[in-house]
Amino acid sequence: MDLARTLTEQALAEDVDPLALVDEQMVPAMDEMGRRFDCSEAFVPELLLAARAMKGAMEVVGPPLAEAGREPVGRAVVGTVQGDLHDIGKNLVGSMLEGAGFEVRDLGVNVPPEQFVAAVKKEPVHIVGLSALLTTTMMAMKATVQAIREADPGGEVKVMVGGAPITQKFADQIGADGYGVNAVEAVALAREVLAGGR
Ligand code: B1M
Repeated sequence: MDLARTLTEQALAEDVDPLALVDEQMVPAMDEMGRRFDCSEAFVPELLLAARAMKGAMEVVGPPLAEAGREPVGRAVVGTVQGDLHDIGKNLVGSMLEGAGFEVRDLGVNVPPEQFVAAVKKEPVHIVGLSALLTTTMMAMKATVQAIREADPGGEVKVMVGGAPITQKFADQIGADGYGVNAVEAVALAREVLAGGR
């Protein structure tokens, strides 16, 4: 974690673009860990180490990513759905939304549908972003979208979804307003939603 932090600080000091650092170095490195895990070249302890390194690097790269935005352009709530503890992608989406000027409330991981509902009832929210990394938690995403729809029959709150097993088809099936394949698309989608395009 410390080494990842130091290397990230060095890269930023050398004027490497923070978004390029995330997209071209950090995310591919995590994909490589996934590939190794898939073919039993890496195991859960190695994944945890990689995740800690990513977290350390994100702590360094997050503020410069967020600096790109200034006045809040909208309010978003993000979280990883119930049963799912993966938070790196969700954190990235949150940081990028902040970078795009959104005020972001992060509910964390393993978030039950009722907690998302409580968050949208507590204060006006434009967008709820749901993340799921496990095929087994995709149904929790569906239940969360349903719960938000029931709590907001007028459709004021837009729901966008993402995560490795999620597809546009699945997003349509569960009635989400949008799907982002990555954090950059998630931001473009959030902007579109805010502009009334969805
Ligand atoms: Co897990 N894990 N994991 N894991 N893990 C995967 C997801 C897996 C694909 C690995 C594999 O088998 N190849 C596999 C899932 C298989 C499946 O469901 N079909 C898996 C498994 C099986 C498990 C456990 C069950 C393992 C076990 O215990 N036996 C267990 C489950 C725990 C749980 O959640 N209940 C588990 C645990 C873990 C760790 C804790 C060790 C660790 C997570 C640490 C953490 O997040 N703090 C971990 C990790 C690191 C991974 C991999 C290697 C990397 C995930 C990651 O962070 N990627 C992953 C394999 C892989 O994905 N290559 C794997 C980097 C991140 C930037 O990408 O999250 O995809 P990602 O986010 C992307 C996009 O998906 C998108 O934008 C992001 C940026 O581009 N996106 C959104 C994400 N959310 C979005 C929301 C949006 C829009 C876009 O709108 C709101």
